[in-house]
Amino acid sequence: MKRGKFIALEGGEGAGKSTQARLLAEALQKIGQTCVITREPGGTPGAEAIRGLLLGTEGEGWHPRAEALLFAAARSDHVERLIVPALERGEWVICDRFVDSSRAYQGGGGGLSDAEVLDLHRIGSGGLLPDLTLLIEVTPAIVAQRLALRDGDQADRIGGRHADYHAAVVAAFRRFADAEPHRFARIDGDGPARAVHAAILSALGPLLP
Ligand code: Z5A
Repeated sequence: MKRGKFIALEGGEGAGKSTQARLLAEALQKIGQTCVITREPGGTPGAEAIRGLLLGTEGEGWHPRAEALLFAAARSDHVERLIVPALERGEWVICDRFVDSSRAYQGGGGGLSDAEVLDLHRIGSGGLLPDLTLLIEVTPAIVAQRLALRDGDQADRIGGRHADYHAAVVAAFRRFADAEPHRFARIDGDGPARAVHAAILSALGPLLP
């Protein structure tokens, strides 16, 4: 059985990852590919429970190292129970965020070193990396408009952090993509959803059957 392809979508909050994950899954299904859409933190019952601990706004929140460990624990369960089995069945896995989010948020924004985040990933998830990571980049003013329309003034624990934190996250993603151009495709996310989808299909070209 040919192993499936593992695609991650990354970017700041409101970049359009979930919208693009759905459009990509529809496009793959139309050409006869079986695919699983999933998300992080989450994707399995255990990881969804950890998501509630991480993003809920009750209580004082987590120390940065505890937060990084919780993301790595959720990912470990997700990789072991959902992602690897689906890839081994030959399916596509489309994942809304993966380890580069931990590198950008707990590393770039949260103060852990990149090596520490990658160590946690090696221990928890065998260092698994996507076949391609689509980094969706959107101008901050456009993101702010989209989030205001969608969420009003509601934010989760991480989304509600200061603008400087989110700017550091976006800068970290850009650095990762520049450092590993073979692993990332940078996608301009400013335009209409269908135009962004077309750019994603073109970036995926070499992986498509
Ligand atoms: N986090 C972390 O710190 N460390 C980690 O390791 C991981 C995650 C894995 C998860 O939040 C939080 O956890 C996240 C990072 C942190 N916090 N922050 N910031 P989440 O899963 O609840 O949310 P998110 O991942 O940040 O995504 P999101 O806010 O749901 O946005 P999105 O999926 O990128 O965008 P969307 O839902 O597709 O689109 C947002 C809105 O814009 C929506 O109303 C769409 O209809 C609209 N939209 C989308 N595309 C377009 C275009 N092209 N034009 C116009 N309007 C559009």
